[in-house]
Amino acid sequence: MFTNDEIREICKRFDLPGTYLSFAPITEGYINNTLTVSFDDGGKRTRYILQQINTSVFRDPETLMKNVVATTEHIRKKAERDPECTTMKYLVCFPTREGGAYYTDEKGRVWRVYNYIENSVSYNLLDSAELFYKTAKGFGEYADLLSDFPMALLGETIPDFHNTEKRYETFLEAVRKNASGRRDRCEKEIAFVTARKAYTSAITEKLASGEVPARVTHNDTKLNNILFDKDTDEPVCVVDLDTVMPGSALYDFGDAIRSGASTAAEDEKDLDKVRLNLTLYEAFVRGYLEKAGHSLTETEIHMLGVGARTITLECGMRFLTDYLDGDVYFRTSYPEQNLDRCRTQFKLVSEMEAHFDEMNEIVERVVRGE
Ligand code: GN1
Ligand code: MG
Repeated sequence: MFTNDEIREICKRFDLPGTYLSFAPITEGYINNTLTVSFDDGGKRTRYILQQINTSVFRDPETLMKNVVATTEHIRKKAERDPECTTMKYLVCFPTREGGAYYTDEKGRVWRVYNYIENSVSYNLLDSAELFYKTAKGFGEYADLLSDFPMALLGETIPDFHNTEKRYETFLEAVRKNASGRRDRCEKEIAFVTARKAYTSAITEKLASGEVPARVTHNDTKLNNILFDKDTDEPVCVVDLDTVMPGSALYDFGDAIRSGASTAAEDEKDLDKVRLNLTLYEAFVRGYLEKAGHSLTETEIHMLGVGARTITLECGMRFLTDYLDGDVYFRTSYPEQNLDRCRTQFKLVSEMEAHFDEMNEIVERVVRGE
């Protein structure tokens, strides 16, 4: 997809020490194009992350990069002042030779460079409660590090990103338009969503009334957006910072549950394999509340289960919307993948409905210190 000469030229625009050697693509992530680039720096091989930002998804790269730079700098300064405040590494942006945060090439493509976290691995699925507990502590710590970041400094990189009510309207519009002509193939899934319209306002209404506070959140806390150390399996860095902006902790909690407490891949075709693992759920609740619980309100804590259910429905609805639109948003590797993804999410919603009382009891138990 990219040539070596092309990537070398792009790297020249950034203030990176050493000589460019090579690049390799990273295929995780449904939105941006991500590469590792290797440099020879006085005999030492150093890698960086070079990313082409998907500007049809992120239409305002200027605001996006302002958010990314401001929040990564906030964490960097904090960690330099008090190394004890974080057990993890953190991303930093490497500026262009002109001192900018990103580079726009002659084809209009937007690029940025991050440090590469060596010896790390990410998971799309796990079944270890211990590891998921650590995942929760990692995301919880990240939330905590940004809890004193002045929210007014952040722009909305994707307006109404987790406004589930608006997402529902967009979904209905996609059903009406039926741009892909695939509507007949997903009537059952469409009905699944419309029967649950009431869920879509569960959080948005409380955010609007102030009952649930807006916070600086990550907004994409899917399991593979946290890296683990290959040797110790400790969480080592939270990545994918493009949607860091004002949001709700409920969505961050929920997105980690939907992606990490599932027993199957996001595009698993055999829905019998897709279950909500309550042991993993409990592990995440424990880790998250341990690290971030002190800053959450009682309402937020009691709504954690609602957060999981809402974002899982939202995510399934977004996959279904994209399926109806003709796969224009999420990267897909085969034609029905968005429908498969949608079905796993709806299976998880059904699982959450069946176990909703247990999910809430788990939270109450953890809060009581049991
Ligand atoms: C996308 O970029 P990635 O793969 O981490 C998406 C998330 C979805 C997720 C579903 C900017 O995340 O919102 O929850 O796919 N990111 C954006 O797997 O839309
Ligand atoms: Mg990602």
